[in-house]
Amino acid sequence: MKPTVLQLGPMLPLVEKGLAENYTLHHLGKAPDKAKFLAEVGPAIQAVASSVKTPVDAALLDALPNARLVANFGVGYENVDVEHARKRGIVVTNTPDVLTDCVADLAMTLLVDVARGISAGDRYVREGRWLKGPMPLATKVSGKRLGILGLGRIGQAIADRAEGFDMDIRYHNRRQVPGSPYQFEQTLADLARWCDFLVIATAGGEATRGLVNAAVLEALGPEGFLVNIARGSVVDEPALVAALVEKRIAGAALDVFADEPNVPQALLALDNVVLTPHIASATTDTRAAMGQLVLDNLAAFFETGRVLTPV
Ligand code: 8YV
Repeated sequence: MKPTVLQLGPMLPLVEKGLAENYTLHHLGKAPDKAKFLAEVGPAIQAVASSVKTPVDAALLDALPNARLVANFGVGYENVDVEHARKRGIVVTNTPDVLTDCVADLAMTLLVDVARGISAGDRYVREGRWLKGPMPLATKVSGKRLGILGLGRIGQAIADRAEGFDMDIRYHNRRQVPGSPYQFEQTLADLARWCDFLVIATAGGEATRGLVNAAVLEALGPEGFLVNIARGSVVDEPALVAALVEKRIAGAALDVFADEPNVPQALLALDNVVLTPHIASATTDTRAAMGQLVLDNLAAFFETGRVLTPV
């Protein structure tokens, strides 16, 4: 007998194929009456396949009395009520490591872009402005100071890349990272004051909500740039918009926003802001590896009772 899995929303074709082949699959997303659907199939569900975009709250978990695993697509898992899952004896998995390179690649690319005006330069050429005169000078990257908020796997991979740019690196984290060669700053404001570029690489969720606030932006100052490839929730977005509009920081490169896909209107007109649509892990290679890891966690769980990447 195939185990029974609940799929919450649309997933990569690779994942949907693997789920359909190996499990008795139910789609919550396709059910017109979700409460009725859960009342009917809920007790049969043994595992859930979810993604960062689909909430897995206490009410949903309680509608699945026999579920033992939530396999989440994404390194982030703030969509899952992990505490409630733990209380219920439900294991939660995410997709770490396989996306680290791509996310760090984008962080560094965004940093260079906002400092050197790559996207702005592209607009400059396309709009024929070059014909009227050269573009204003930009900011050098190599040898500058990089502050990393969150020295986890992704933060470390960003540091590895920044080493190639001869950057001076420090970080702030919930706790000091044992054995790290980089100087730990006790407060985020201290890090922001010290650095030229502040890169956010910390997890989302309530613990980090609004960490980059008006005071931190003030500390970053008119020569400092902010790069965010983590979660929009980590930044006080109205404070960031005000700091950018009033030129109290030099610029920002943002892959994530408070209310995706809505981007604050005021940012669209600013040339010192680079905006990308949450694409840090969005390569064919990495998304396939993330999808495979969701399938592998499910398979390992049903075959051995153990998972590969518990949160
Ligand atoms: C994806 C992400 O955009 O892994 C994460 O936490 O935010 C991204 O990799 C997301 O998982 C897609 O649903």
